[in-house]
Amino acid sequence: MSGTGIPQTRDGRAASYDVIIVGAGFGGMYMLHRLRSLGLSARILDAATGVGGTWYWNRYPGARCDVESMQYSFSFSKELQQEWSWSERFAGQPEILAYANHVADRFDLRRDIQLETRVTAAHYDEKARRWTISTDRGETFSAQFCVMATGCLSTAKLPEIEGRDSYRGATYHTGYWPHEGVDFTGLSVGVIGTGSSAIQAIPVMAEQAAHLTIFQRTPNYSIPSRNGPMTPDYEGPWKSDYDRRRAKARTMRTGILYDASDANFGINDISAMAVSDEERRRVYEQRWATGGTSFMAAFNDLITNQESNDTASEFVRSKIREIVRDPVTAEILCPKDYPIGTKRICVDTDYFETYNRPNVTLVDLKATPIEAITPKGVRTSAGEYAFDAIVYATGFDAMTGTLMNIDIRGRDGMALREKWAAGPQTYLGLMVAGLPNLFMITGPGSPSVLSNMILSIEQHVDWLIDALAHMRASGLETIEPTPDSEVSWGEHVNEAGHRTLYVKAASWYMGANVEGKPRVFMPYIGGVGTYRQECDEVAAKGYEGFVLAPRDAPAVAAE
Ligand code: N01
Repeated sequence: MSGTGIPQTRDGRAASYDVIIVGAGFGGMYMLHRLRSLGLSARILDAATGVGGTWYWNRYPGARCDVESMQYSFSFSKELQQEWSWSERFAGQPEILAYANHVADRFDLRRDIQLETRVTAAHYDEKARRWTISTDRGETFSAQFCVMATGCLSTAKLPEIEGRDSYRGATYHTGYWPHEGVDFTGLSVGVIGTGSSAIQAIPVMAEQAAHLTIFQRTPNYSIPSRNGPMTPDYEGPWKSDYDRRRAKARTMRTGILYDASDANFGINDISAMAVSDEERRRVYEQRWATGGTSFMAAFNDLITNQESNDTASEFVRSKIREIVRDPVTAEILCPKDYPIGTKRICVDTDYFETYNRPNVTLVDLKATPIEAITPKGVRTSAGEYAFDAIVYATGFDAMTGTLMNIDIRGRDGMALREKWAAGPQTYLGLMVAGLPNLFMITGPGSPSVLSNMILSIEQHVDWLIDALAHMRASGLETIEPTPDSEVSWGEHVNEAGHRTLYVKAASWYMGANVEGKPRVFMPYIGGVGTYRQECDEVAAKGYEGFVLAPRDAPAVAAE
């Protein structure tokens, strides 16, 4: 530390940039690309040894995206979207990571990406109106702007179970998987957790392991993906109509076209209660056969009307009972105490079928809770299970965890950790009052995890780039939301959440999977299209709700 309290680099100087970006996933890389077009100097810092963010870390067997690959991809470059070919309807992790690397090379991003560098702190220097960013390598960076492209599911969460460290076998977390892969052949393996990651990993691991024991606390609703190879018949119409389809997707609630050839893009704009039982069943059967998350668009009120939701929940339970041969196991796998879709809907390949295998055992933790991890394995109230390896598929400290792990301090030394102690507060999910010139990509309070993430990343980055261009053209040096705009946005996000059934589930959207985390519905459910309009209106009104300060002048509120 220097006499000024600012940490120094090894050679004593803070490396200076216009913008420091934290995170080399899709958000950070696109931000860097766009910043170059503004002529701003920027550097990405990332803890990983490669680019790709969530797709760099989540290498567990079966990892795959549940947004179709033709849509889970960048739209900003026509050449990129025409020239890149996806091999499957839903791309697997290795292919998405290859795409991320292709983007890094194609747009010559690597020269401004510094890997194996974890950002530990970001402090705002009010006098200099700059951020000082510190890393675990002892380096210090100084930047006018700081962009947190840190991802929403980037802090893996291990469960707080007694004796966890006493286990003598190998342990893995799905969100932090070894790069060389893991060979489970001949091994007895325990899996803790049955969320999206586990549901993808379990069928693949069951084919390899001698025996797989799954510890389930809460069952999940899962829809078959019906994944398959990309065909020219599918890819062709997408590529020849990409601009129109991408433009339409930007107006949709989730930023996804469920059926691009349908006049209503796969949204059945009618209540589940407005049709006969037979018609409802026909619609659900058809969605089940098509596969994927479009199941939740089978009717327009599945997420707002309990009665409608009950019909969809019951349909999925009926499918589980059809697929799983042992009725006791089937019943344990049937979710019953929360509405379908209010925990993130899962998409699988042969998940429920896997429980028909002789080498797979399901343990119901509701009936026999885990008491401890032991040196040999897992002890529940019913006895001890010995394993060669334990896989924790226990999720993430979502949306806020990564930001709270960085010591972020703004005006008057205000610590983000303290400000967010009762839940995240943001304006538009983009900025926080008291943290001038610090931006979040897909932060809490924006549609984010409820949407096609790449589309939402592009929207945030494009909006920010326009804001920065406006500031440069107008001689403005800082931007920061007013406390009032933050409060009213927070109320808006909260009201929108409470108009839905989402708040009925103990989900990671609500912070419920992390002990002591405040129960707040963190993403904005107003819809991607509505949200985009709201952001655009704010910009059109001279960045309403933000304070924009000119160089060498006291801060002034925007009209
Ligand atoms: O994590 P999760 P995930 N004892 O939090 C259980 C995205 N994603 O990594 O529900 C026993 O959903 C926990 O039980 P419960 C997607 O957004 C996308 O699977 O808290 N069990 C739960 O079953 C997804 O939603 C894709 O009762 C414990 C599981 O661990 C998000 O990432 C693929 C426990 C955690 O499930 C997170 O998914 C993968 C304990 N102490 C992920 N603690 C696709 O695109 C936790 N659990 C397809």
